[in-house]
Amino acid sequence: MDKGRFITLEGGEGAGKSTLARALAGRLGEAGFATRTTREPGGSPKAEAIREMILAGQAKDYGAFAEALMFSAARIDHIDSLIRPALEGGEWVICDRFIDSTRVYQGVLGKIDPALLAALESVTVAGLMPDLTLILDLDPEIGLARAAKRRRPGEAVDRFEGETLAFHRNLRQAYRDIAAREPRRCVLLDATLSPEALAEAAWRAVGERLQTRPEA
Ligand code: Z5A
Repeated sequence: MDKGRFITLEGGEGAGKSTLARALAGRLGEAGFATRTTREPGGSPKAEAIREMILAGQAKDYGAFAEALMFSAARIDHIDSLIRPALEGGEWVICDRFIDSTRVYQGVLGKIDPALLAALESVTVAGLMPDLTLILDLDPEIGLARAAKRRRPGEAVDRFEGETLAFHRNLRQAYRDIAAREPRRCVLLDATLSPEALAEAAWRAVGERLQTRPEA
């Protein structure tokens, strides 16, 4: 059986990653590909337990490197129990956030030494890199407004939503820098597009970068 493909979605808060993940999975399914959507932090029961701790802010006081270690612990379990077996079984895996989130949130914004973070990434993913990363580029004021609109009355903001606008602006720039540095893996998409137009742009990128049609 052919190995599957690994697609990751990245971007700031409220950029539309989860919405796009569902749409892309639908398009791939219609094209006949077995597809699985998942997310980080989380995606497996043990990683979901770590997600709850991180998003509740329980690791914040220990600093950015401790948070990076927790995201990495969750990622190792997610890769071992879900991502790698699915890819080896021929599925296409669409993951809402992956290594670039650690690079941006903990690395750039948390000011972790890049060499240290690269070493941590290398032992965490053990050779598994995304075949394609779609980075949803959006003015953070729009993304945060979308996230606020979605919040239920009385619901608290999470560990990262509560950061300043300057933090979210730096985050957008850090993602753009990754897209510029790694053009073979990454495609920057305009996330101001409607959900339908964004899904169409993403589908085009997937078709151009990965084999979505049987060889002639
Ligand atoms: N984090 C980290 O620090 N380090 C790591 O290594 C990892 C993660 C893996 C996870 O939060 C947090 O963990 C994240 C980074 C950090 N923090 N932040 N911020 P999460 O999973 O709870 O949140 P998120 O990843 O940011 O996702 P989100 O807020 O759910 O946003 P989204 O998935 O990008 O958007 P959405 O749910 O698809 O859409 C949001 C709203 O906008 C919704 O009402 C939609 O109907 C609407 N929407 C969606 N698309 C559109 C378009 N195209 N136009 C207009 N409106 C739209």
